[in-house]
Amino acid sequence: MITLSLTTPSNAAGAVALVQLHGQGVKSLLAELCDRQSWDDGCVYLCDFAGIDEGLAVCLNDQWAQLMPHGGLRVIELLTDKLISMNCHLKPPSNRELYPEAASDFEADMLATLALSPSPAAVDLLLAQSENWSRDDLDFSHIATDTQQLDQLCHMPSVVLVGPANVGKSTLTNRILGYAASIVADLPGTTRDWVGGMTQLRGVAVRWMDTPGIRISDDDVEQQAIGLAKQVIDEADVLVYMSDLQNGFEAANLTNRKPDILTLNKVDALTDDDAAQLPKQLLPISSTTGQGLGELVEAILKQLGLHQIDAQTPWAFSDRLKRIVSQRDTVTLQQYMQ
Ligand SMILES: Nc1nc2c(ncn2[C@@H]2O[C@H](COP(=O)(O)OP(=O)(O)OP(=O)(O)O)[C@@H](O)[C@H]2O)c(=O)[nH]1
Ligand SMILES: [Mg+2]
Repeated sequence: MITLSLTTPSNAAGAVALVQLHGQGVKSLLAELCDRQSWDDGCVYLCDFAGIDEGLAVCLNDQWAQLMPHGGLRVIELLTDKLISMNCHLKPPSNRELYPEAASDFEADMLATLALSPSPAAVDLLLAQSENWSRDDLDFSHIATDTQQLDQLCHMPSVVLVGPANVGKSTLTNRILGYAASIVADLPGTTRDWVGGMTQLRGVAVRWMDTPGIRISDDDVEQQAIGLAKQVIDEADVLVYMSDLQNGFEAANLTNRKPDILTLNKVDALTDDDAAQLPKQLLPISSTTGQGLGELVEAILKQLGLHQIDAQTPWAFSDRLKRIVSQRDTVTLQQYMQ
């Protein structure tokens, strides 16, 4: 049986597609498809694929060939049908097929994870994994607790900013995102819908979201927008509550979720003595001067469990590694890494 997998493009048109063929008899299949008898390993030939398209073909060894036709959807459809009619079996590509340069299944899964990771912090960590998992003193019980937090490096956690109207949420959002994503005005109720963007907090990619100020009003549109924001709030990985000197923290009770971090904004208007009197559970910040924002970033990363990412931490970044950890299966780990 020869398996056929399309690695590029995935269900979309592209300049060139890559069709991988694996299995016994790959060379005779190519001989029939391309009407060419001799196939030297590693040599690239310009071929006619059964009158469907012209493209490049290469046999990497007796069981592995790659075809590179044009990537138009119709060409791919016709070629796939033709290969299926020649007894090929269509299956999604494995990471090993997607990353032929990988020396092991472990390395192929690592490269696939790397391609999906939006966080720069994930890069060094993933590249160090081969060494981390080869260590003699590997402690499985320690890995089990660490791994979920590190998975957030691939899935972009959400940080949602809530609080009363006019406290400075949009001002902070624009500063953190580095562009004017949200309208700022000295007018309560300015933000009418939640606004989000991607940003990095010390190398960790997060989705940052600004929400309409929470307040009771008889404006129907505003209440609907607050209602919509509640869903974003409920699903937040980190909920940051902001207030200022005019507003208290009572509105925190209006959300279903308890905030993870309480910030007091506009402390640039306070004297140092007044600032020193603030309750310890409040993080004093200023969205306009940037005061306290470093501490806020650290508090968010701490809440995510990503404030201290040691490159030497083994990370169970694939389902297979997670199974290996849960079963404490060192034999399978060795096979996976070979
Ligand atoms: N002094 C001072 N003023 C600030 C600070 N942050 C925001 N402001 C001002 O506060 C006002 C409201 O800012 P916004 O960012 O629009 O507030 P908001 O919380 O998004 O308001 P809504 O969208 O109505 O909920 C604007 O005039 C800002 O310039 C700060 O750190 N210090
Ligand atoms: Mg706003």
